[in-house]
Amino acid sequence: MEKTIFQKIIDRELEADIVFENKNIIAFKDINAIAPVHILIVPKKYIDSINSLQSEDKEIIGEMFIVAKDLAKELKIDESGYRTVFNTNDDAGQTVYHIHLHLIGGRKLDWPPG
Ligand code: DGP
Repeated sequence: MEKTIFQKIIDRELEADIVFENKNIIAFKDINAIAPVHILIVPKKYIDSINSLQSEDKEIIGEMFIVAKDLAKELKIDESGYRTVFNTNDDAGQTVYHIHLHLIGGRKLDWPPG
């Protein structure tokens, strides 16, 4: 199977502006940032979309949110506010089929999304 862009970033075959990494997770700046803070939090385990989640993935999903809130604090958007989003499949605009949590903030965000 062809590696996803995110797998190539995990394997250091593609450059990215990495802001956090541990044995389970990598987080880097989104190349098409839509806000002053736009980070992608990616599990090193390959899961193509939220539709493929198994009960054994409970911990990794929880850890992704812990990383998100820690980065929000570090980047000083915890008080002003931020959004955490998983896009799933076409209608939601998923373009990379390796799950990732968007952490978006640093400006007022519209709701509902378009
Ligand atoms: P989604 O639409 O939810 O699948 O989000 C995929 C995001 O990935 C999108 O906001 C742009 C970002 N992205 C795509 N290719 C690259 C890349 O090569 N490097 C980085 N840093 N981000 C990328």
